[in-house]
Amino acid sequence: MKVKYEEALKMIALSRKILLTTHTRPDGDAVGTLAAMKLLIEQAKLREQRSCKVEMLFLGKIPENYEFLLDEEPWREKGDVSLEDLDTKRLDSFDLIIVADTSSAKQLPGLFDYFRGRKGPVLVIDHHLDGDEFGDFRLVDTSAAAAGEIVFNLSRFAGWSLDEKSATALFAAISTDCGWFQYDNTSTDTFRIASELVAKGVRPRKLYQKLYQNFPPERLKLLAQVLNTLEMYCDNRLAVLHISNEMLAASGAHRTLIENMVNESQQIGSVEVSILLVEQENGSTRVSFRGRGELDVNTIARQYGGGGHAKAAGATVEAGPDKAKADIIATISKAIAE
Ligand SMILES: [Mn+2]
Repeated sequence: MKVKYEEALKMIALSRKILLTTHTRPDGDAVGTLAAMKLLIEQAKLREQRSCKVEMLFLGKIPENYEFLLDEEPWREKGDVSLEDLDTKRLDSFDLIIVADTSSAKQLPGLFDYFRGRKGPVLVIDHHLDGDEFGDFRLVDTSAAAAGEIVFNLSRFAGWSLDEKSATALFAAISTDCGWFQYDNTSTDTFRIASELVAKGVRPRKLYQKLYQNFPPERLKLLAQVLNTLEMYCDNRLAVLHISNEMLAASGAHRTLIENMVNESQQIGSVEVSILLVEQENGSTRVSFRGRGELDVNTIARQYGGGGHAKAAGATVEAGPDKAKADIIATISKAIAE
């Protein structure tokens, strides 16, 4: 069921205790959108003189470069929780749960099972093409570059005023999801919203530094190893990078520092598809896909039980990196040939 802003706002207005949550491996859009929503809802409730408690739940570690967006310590769970691990009593205590930036059951381990039996409402705010149609109310706009764009539009509709802090959180959400306005999802709306956010006090240069130039040395040590794994296929149209557990250990880098490394091979002019395979602790392989040609990488990722967008997608393959790599290279080679 698709809802308009009005219905989403009604649900928020009726609630006195709201939980904001998002997908595993939270990214900039996930963290920025939740941070902005918390500020905006709290401020709106304050103006209306209604008491309301807004909390955030993250499944998985928040990358360090997004930590500055959060004022207080959120409720955190490991990324791979099951329903049994979750404090369902605590979850039940929220009048409303808002899930932002995903409609995928797989990206909500434990929580998705909880939603099936939950009595209270769940509102989904998302911009992804595919997903499981869960949630009592769905605010979905697949033309939005980021969930943060939908929240911006919601705030406009509601008449909520943005300050420097909430505007910065939304700018971080939007800009990270469109690769600092490089990706195809960057629309005239994206630029217009960005401009309005700058008018609210966002300082893009300062924010860029915090988001992209704020890593510990371990990231560069890992990146140096990753670049050395480069393999080219399909007349240099397909670039493959990989990360093993050994490389992670040798560099001392945390897994959250891997974000965006898949983009490195797009510096090569001929590359149409870039993939990065990351060995997981449990022996499976996480694969990130980036495309900039005709090939829709979402279709490829879906063949492996994952998904995303036409130009950026991901999947987890239940096989070691070598087997996963051979299989995916074969699939993409075939798709490129066609
Ligand atoms: Mn997003």
